Amino acid sequence: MKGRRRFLGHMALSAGAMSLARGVMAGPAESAVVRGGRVVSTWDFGVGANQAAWQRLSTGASALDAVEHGARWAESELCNPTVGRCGNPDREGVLTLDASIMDGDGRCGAVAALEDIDHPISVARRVMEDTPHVMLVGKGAQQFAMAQGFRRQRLLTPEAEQAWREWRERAKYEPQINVERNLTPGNKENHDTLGMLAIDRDGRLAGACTTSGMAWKMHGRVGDSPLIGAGLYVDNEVGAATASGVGEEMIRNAASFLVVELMRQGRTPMEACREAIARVVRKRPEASRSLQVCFLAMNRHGEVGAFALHPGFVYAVCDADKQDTLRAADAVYDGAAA
Ligand code: SD4
Repeated sequence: MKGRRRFLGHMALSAGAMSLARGVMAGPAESAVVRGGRVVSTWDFGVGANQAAWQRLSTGASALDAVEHGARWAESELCNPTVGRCGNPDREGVLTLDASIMDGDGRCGAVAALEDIDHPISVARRVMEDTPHVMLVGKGAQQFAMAQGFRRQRLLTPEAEQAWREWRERAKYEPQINVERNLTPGNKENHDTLGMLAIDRDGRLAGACTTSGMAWKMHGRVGDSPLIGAGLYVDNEVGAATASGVGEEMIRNAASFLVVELMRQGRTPMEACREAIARVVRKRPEASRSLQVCFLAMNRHGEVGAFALHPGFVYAVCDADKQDTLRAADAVYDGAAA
């Protein structure tokens, strides 16, 4: 059938037993307002980031404090080639970091193409709280960070530099991200933004998104993660959404905003993410065959849903009941454009 999409899989996995297994999509999202709060994050390392956030959330901190804390964990403790200080550089060998943070009351801040500062999420929060602006980029963002007391330091790790040198040998620019068939040892790490959404015990929402962006990107390229509405959007009246995958597709569709607006129209988080994926495919069916796009959403009741264009996307959920739940949310597109 023309335009038909086959959506597969939604299952809970324990962190230890994580695999890319898929099953039949679960029915309605969990019901009931979460008591004591909940935090959700993209990818398997979301488990660790959630636990860091949960330390705050469980002691009564705001959702905003919790997501900043969780994102800081990913930026410094994780040492992942796509987030924070261990990130892979761009094609010129320069590591640039992007981050955004948003409170459910509409306040937000972001930094893009930030160099040599190891906590972009906290700089983004300072932009939100200490400037009349929403976003600072490049040198200006770095100057602002230093004026705020952040230390300038060389972040590029020897491993990331070596990976860049090897990439340069091949000099093949293929921004394919985490599509299952591409998960070979050579390219499996070219993905993995941390997108985190939280609801606190008072029902306030917040979100954070932090990344080194696509490995080997053009110097100056900015993805969706620091763009409010593309990589992250939060509204206390409705819910929150974040994204991972090829940022250009999220930007084209104002995708996180779209997911929140679909929830405002009555969709569940899962339905909203699924519809946003369908929108991405409809816009660029050819590109959609090889690029990964993943959405994670939580509504104001703490119900969670996620969808990805291709298999491979996992996300982590943490609340008072369980701190290490990992779930797969897969969608497979198998038809022409609608
Ligand atoms: C970007 N969305 O810079 C990020 C990269 C990413 O999983 O999420 N990778 O386009």
